[in-house]
Amino acid sequence: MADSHDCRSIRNICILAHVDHGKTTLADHLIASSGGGVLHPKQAGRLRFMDYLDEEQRRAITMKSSSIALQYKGYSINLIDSPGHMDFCSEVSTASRLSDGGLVLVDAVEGVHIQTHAVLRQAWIEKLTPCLVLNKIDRLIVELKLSPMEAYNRLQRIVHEVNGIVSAYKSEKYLSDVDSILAGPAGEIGDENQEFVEDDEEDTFQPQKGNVVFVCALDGWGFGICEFAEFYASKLGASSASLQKALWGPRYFVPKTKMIVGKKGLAAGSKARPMFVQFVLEPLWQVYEAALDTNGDKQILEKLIKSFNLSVPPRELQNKDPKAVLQSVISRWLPLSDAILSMVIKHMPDPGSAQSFRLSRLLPKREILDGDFSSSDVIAEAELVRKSVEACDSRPESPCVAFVSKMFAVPMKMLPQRDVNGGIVNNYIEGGNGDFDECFLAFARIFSGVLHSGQKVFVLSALYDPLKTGDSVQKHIQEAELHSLYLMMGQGLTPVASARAGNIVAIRGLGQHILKSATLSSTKNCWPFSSMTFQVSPTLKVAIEPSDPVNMAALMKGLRLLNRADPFVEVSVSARGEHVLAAAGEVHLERCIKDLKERFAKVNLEISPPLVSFRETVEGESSNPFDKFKSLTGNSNCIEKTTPNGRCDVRVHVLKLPDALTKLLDESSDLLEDIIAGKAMRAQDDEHPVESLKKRIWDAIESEISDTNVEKDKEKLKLLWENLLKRIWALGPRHVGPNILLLPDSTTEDNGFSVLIKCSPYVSERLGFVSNSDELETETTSAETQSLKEEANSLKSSVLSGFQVATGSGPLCDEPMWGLAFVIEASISPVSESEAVHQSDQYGVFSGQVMTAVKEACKAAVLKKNPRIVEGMYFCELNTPTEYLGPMYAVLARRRARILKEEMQEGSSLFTVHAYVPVAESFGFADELRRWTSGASSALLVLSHWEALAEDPFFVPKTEEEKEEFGDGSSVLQNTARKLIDGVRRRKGLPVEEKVVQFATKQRTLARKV
Ligand SMILES: Nc1nc2c(ncn2[C@@H]2O[C@H](COP(=O)(O)OP(=O)(O)OP(=O)(O)O)[C@@H](O)[C@H]2O)c(=O)[nH]1
Ligand SMILES: [Mg+2]
Repeated sequence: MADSHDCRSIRNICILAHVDHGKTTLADHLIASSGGGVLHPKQAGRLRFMDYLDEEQRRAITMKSSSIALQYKGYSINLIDSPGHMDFCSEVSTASRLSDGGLVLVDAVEGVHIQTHAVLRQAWIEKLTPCLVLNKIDRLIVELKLSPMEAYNRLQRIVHEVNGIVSAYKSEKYLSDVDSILAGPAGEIGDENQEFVEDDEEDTFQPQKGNVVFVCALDGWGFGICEFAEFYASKLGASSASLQKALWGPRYFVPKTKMIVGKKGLAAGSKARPMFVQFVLEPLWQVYEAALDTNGDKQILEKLIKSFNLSVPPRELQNKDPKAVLQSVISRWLPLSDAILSMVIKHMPDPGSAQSFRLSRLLPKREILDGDFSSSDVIAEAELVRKSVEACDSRPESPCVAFVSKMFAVPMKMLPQRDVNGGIVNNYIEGGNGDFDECFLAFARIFSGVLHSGQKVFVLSALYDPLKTGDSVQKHIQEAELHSLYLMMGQGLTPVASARAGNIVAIRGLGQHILKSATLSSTKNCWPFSSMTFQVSPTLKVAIEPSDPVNMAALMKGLRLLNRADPFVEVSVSARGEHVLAAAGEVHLERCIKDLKERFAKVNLEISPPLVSFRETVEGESSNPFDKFKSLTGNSNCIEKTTPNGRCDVRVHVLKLPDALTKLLDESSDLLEDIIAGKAMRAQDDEHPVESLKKRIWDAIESEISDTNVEKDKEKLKLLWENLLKRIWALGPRHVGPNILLLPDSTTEDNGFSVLIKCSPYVSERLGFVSNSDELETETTSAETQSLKEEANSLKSSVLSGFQVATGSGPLCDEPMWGLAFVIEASISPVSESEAVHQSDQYGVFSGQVMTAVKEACKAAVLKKNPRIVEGMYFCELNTPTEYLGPMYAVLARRRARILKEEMQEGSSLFTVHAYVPVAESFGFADELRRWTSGASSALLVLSHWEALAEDPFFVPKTEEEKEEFGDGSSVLQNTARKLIDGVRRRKGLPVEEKVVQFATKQRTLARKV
C-alpha cells in the first residue's frame, strides 16, 4: 500500500531520456502489469497512457511530467514519466526533484544524444540513483540486421559512453571539491567528498552489477544479466553469481573444460564469442529469426515455450501475423515489467536512505554567521526539521515537510466527484477568483511527517529565512489550508485522507498561494528547500494581444492562469506595454497559445512574430593586445560631450572585454547580484563564491593574455589588467550585466578649475580586488572647491544611471550592450557669475543633464568604434538518413548555420550533424527541415552562446576593389547585420533609413515605352 507504515517499501522513480527514446512506451508496460488494471496489457505500448493531453497524443511527444502509483510484489512504486523534448526540459527538473531514482533510457540504435547528456546531468545534480535501460534492441535485429557480435559491440559502446559522461560529472565535482578544500580553511574532507574519491574508480553502469537492462519497450520484453545467469546456472553447472560476473565483458566459455576464461585463456585461433553473445544474444536472435523469417524453424518457438513453461494461449500462437506471435511468446519469456521493476527494487534506494543521501542537495547546511542568541531556538528547531527530513521520519508527531515542484491545472470536471469516504463533494465551492473551469493542483512530495487534508501548513518561498523577522520576510511565508490530497494515476486522481513521508501526492487548495514551486512546512522554523536548476531559460518571446480589444481582461486573466499552470513559461509586460510571453521553444510556445485560446483565456488572439533579442558591441581588437589599452587614453580615442549649461564635460573611452570574461559576467549574473548586494557571504555549501568567481575572472583574462607570445608582454598585460580590475565602479545594464564601468585612471586629476566626479571602485571592493579601506582625501582645499566637490559627489548617481541606461539600450537598435568597458571622466566646473542669473531653469535639472550627456557620450563612443551586432546562437543537433543530407544542408545554408561536426553513426545509415544556428533564423526551422526531408530528419536546438556578426552594418564600398565587387553603394544589397538592425528598429518604431524608390527615372522611361 502507498500508505504503508514502512517507507522501505516505497520507491520514487522517474524515466529520463532523449526525445522519442521510448519512455512513455516503457511506462505503458509497467502500468499494464502493475497499475491495478487501468491499462489492458494488449494496449500497452500503443496507447501511451501517460500522454493523456490531446496535444501530446496528436504530436506523439510527451509535454509534461506526470506520476502514477504502481504496486509490485508488495512495493509501492511512484513512477514519473518525463518529456524528452528540449522545450519541456523544465519538467525533467521538476520530475527529478521528486524522485530518488532515475531510469535513464537510451535508444540502442540512435545512441547517446544531447538530451541524454542533459538528463544524466540533471540526475547527477539532484543526486538520483540512476539505472540504465537500453531500449529498442529489436531494431538492432530487425532494422539494422546486425549480427549478435556487432550488436554486442554497439551495446558495449553505449554503456561505455554513458559511463564516460557520468564519470566526467563525478570528476568535475571531485575537482571542484578539491579546489574548495584547497581554497578554504584547513579542515577535513567531509563524508561527501570521501564518497567521490572512492567511487571514482568504478563505472556507474555495469550490466554485471544488475543496473543495466536491455529491453524492447514496444513489444514488451526485456532482461538483465541476472535473468540469464539464473537460467544457465544449472545448465552450465556454475553458480549464478559467478555467471553474472561473466556474462558481460571479454569472458569466454570453454565447453571442453567447462571453464570460464579471459581472452588469454583461449586457445589460439579459437572462434569463441564472449559469453554475452553466445548465451544471451544468439538465442534471442534465433527466436526472432524463427518467428519472423518465412522459412524460420518454428520448432524453436515451441521448444522455448516448453522449456520455460510459458502459458501462451493457443489462439495467440495461431495468429497470422508472425510479429504478433513473436510478441506473445517473447513478452512472456522475458517480461519487461519484471526486468525493470525488480531492478528498481534492488538498485534504487527507498525514500529513507535516499533522503539522507540527497539531503546536502535538498536542504544544504546553512552556515550561521552571526551568533545571535535569540535565534538559537529557531536554529535548533530548523536543525530538528532537517534531521527528520534526513531520516524520512513518517511518524505523525514529527514535523511535516513537503516540496511542491510544480503547479498544474486540471479541468474541474476531471476532479473526483467522491471524497475518501465515498461522500459526494461539491468541487465548485472553492476557487475564490472565479476560475471555475480549472483547478490548480500542487505536484508534491512529502519529505517528513504526515499530511492530512484540511491541515494548515506554512508555504515558504525559496527566499524565506527563518532567522529574519519583519515585513521583508513576511511576504515569503504564507499560511494555507490543504483542501484535499490525491494519489495520482496519470490523469486519474484518487482522494486520500492523509499521506506519509516518502510519498508523491497532488494537493488541492494551494492555487492561491504558490506560483511555481514552494516548500510546505508545519513549522515556521524551517529552511526552504534549495531551488531547482533548469537547463535553459525561456528564450522564445512573442507579444500577444486579443483580436478584439474588448477581451483584454480575459487575456490578462488567461495569462495569469497560464503562468501558474506552466512551470516554465514567463509572462511580462514590455516597456512598450505589450504582453510578452516567453517560452522554451516553438513546440512549447504553440502549446501555450493553444492552452490560452482554449482553456485559460478562451478568446481569439493575435500573436506577433518572435521578438528576438540582440546585443550590441564594438569590433574586436587588432592583433596587438596593447592597442586595447591605448584606446583607454588619449584624446583621439574618446568622445566628448558637454551638458547644455556648459558646466559638465564628459569624456568617454570604450574598450572591448575579452569574450571569455563577457561570458563569465553574463553567466554569473545571479551570483554577482548577491555579491554586489553583500549577500553572498554566507556560503551555502562548502564553496567560497567570491573567491571562486575572482579566480574565474582571472582565468578568463589569462586565457586572453596567453595568446601573446612574448613573455615580457604577458607580464605587462597582466599588470594593466590588474590595474583595470581595481577600478570597477559598476556593472551594467541593471547593475549586473556583462558591461563594466571603470573609474578614471588615478592619473586623471582635477585640473585646478574643474572637479572630477569620482566614486570608489565599489564592485572591485566587493569582489576583493581592492580593500575597502580607501584613504580619504585629506588635502585642504578652498571653500569654493570644497562645495564643487560636494556637488560632484551628489552627481555620482547621474553618471551611474547614464551608464546603466546606455548599456541597456545601445545606439544600433536599442538593444543591450555586450562586453564593453567604459571609462567615464565627467568633470564639473563652477558656475560663472554671468551665467548664474539665468541658469536655473533653462536647461532642466543639472543631474538630468549630466545623465543624458553621459548616456549620449557612451552611445557615441560605441558608434565611433565600429559597432557590431551580436546575436544569440543555438547549438543544433540533427539526425538525417544519408539520402536526405543534400536537402538538410540546403535548409541549414538558408539559415546561416555553421556546421561544427558531421559524423556517420556506426552501423546505421544515420548522419549526426552538429551546427550553430542563429536564433533569428531558427523560427520554423524544425518544420522546414521536416518538409524538405519528408520527415526523416530531426533537429534539436539548445541555446548556446552570443556571437558578434563580423559584418559592418554601415559598410559602404570605398576602395576601388570594394566598388568593383559591391558596386558604388547605391545598389548594394543590405548586409545581414544591417537587415537585422533595421528589423528590430522597425519593430520598435525607431526611424529606419530606407530608400523607397531607387531609380525613379528609369522606371518612368520603362513605363513610357510600353
Ligand atoms: N522499434 C521500437 N520502437 C519503439 C520502442 N520503444 C518505443 N518505440 C517507438 O518510439 C517512438 C517514441 O516512443 P515514446 O514512448 O513516445 O517516446 P518518449 O521517450 O516517451 O518520447 P517523448 O516523451 O516525446 O520524449 C514510438 O513510435 C514508439 O512506438 C522499441 O523498443 N522498439
Ligand atoms: Mg513520452
